[in-house]
Amino acid sequence: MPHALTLLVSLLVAFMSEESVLFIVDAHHDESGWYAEPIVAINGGKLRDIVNPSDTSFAPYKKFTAEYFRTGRQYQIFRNDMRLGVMTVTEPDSFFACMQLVAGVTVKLAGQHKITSGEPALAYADAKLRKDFATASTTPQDTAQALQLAQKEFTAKKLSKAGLKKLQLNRIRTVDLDGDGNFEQIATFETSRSVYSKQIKMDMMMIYFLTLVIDDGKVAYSFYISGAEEGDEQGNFASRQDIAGITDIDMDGVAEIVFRNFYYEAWDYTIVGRKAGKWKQQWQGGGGGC
Ligand SMILES: [Ca+2]
Ligand SMILES: [Ca+2]
Repeated sequence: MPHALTLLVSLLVAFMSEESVLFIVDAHHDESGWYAEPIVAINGGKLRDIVNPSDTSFAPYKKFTAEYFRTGRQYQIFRNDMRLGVMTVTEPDSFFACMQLVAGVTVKLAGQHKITSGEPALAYADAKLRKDFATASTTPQDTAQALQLAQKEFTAKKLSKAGLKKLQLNRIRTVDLDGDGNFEQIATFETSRSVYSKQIKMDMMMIYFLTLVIDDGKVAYSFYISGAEEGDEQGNFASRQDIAGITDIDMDGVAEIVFRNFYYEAWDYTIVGRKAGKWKQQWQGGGGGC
């Protein structure tokens, strides 16, 4: 092999095999500061858990902290793959009360950018250049269309009229996910209704939750879940999903959507992406719990 080609191949191999980590950077609920939590490890576009769930020792946590949560280590922060600023690790292993891998960080943001509780950002443990994804304000027409699609989905799930009436839009984002100049919407909805449980002889509040990715006025992806707010007889709690961020993890030019799922005293993440023209779940894991 000619020398230049050998070099190119070895550079490509190094680039492809370089492991990275995707973090969420969020503000504490009381807005007292920020923390970073690893979501997923990325290697050659493949996603894997930061810590093997079957490993119950502290060793993988310690190893991770020693490398990625070293005091003073800095990471670029992004939203929609646009650079917002820099975070610096200040409290390397601030385990909260729960089993969770987090670090306290300070955040330095450019311009008018903000990271507030519920409006997190993402960071990577690599310096690869990702292309910004265009965003737009959501118009009243977009919102009306999203609500209409959600009502259709909930009707298909045979939700009662009372539940449908209380349907509310939690969050909506308008982003050009595939960079084709047309905007897509990511929207989350929920509704509830009281259901009588024969087993506990009481009314239970049932939560119905829906996430939609809307492309060209059609539902390209949907996630639906229902469950009792206080847990039903089987102990199933309703989970809620929120948009953690939008980023092109595998750098194929189409953004993946990172969702954060909240359960009863636990949480994890779902990554949804478009593969072979179809939006579907690519990965689920990470997070923590008590
Ligand atoms: Ca688009
Ligand atoms: Ca992608």
